[in-house]
Amino acid sequence: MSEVTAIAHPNFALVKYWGKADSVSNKPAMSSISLTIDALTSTTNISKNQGSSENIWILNGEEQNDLARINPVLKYLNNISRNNYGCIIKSGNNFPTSAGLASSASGIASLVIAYNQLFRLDMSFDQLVEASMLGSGSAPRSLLGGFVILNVENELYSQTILEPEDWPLSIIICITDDKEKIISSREGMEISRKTSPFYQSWLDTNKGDIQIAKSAIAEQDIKKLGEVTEKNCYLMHQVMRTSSPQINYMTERTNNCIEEIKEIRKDGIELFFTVDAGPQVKIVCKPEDKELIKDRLINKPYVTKLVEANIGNGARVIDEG
Ligand code: 2P0
Repeated sequence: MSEVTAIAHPNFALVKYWGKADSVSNKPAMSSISLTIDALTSTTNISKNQGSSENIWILNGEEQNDLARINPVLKYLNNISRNNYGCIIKSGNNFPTSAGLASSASGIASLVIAYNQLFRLDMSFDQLVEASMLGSGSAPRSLLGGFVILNVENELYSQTILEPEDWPLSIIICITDDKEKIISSREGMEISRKTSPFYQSWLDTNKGDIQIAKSAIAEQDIKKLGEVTEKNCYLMHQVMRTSSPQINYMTERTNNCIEEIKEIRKDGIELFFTVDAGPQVKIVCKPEDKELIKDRLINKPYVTKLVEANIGNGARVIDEG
């Protein structure tokens, strides 16, 4: 086999990770629960760089000079494959990169799955989790579909807690600004861990939020899941804002969008939102309410684009030859 192509979808956390336990393994300091998003896709094609030890990474058509994000992943994988040569990695996203849409999670997950197949490694799922975590702390969640937990308490594992078809909610992503973020999540998390006075309480609330979210998902209770998701999101952004230097991913456009979502909720529609390390607002709602919600947001000056999605599947190989 000379090349393999794999895809993975980004994921959005409902209970979020912001802060690392260990910067070598890149292990998150807290557990998280996410949704895999089917309409957004990262595609990675990988082949061997015959006769050369150099790794080449082309992202969205541009050769990257800095391979720091993928080097630890390749090192881990090369140790298993005993490959001494380099790889040619071509990755692309069908959505804005580094704009708070979790492109690193899906990019890394698709890379690990493609490599595993190219070298026929038959890696265990735990190894796939470890390898992808080295590239992005949220990448192990993109290995799987549906509602996914990445557990770090006592034992490290990534697991689907509910399949996409078991609770087919709709997702609407409000793009308010698709420019690349100024502070990467990686830098931002370290700043927050070291400086935010709220970091400890953020850590302390994680176990409780995970339990509430798990039970809301098991009961398919959108109100309960929405309450814990929004509370968790606000606390993460408070940790960011109280960091030194201050980190502010939410803009006025983000806040305007949230205000309108709250108005829609006041009108009796069940929906909730979350915001990650970027200004976009992600809405989760029932499929039957999707059109009405889109109509309320489509012409707003603070919304550049709406992207509709469903809950997606895990990372997978799509082509080999
Ligand atoms: C999350 N985020 O749980 C949180 C919420 C962003 C805000 O995980 O340093 O790209 O590569 O592990 O995984 C984004 O961080 O960071 C992230 P690294 P990653 O989804």
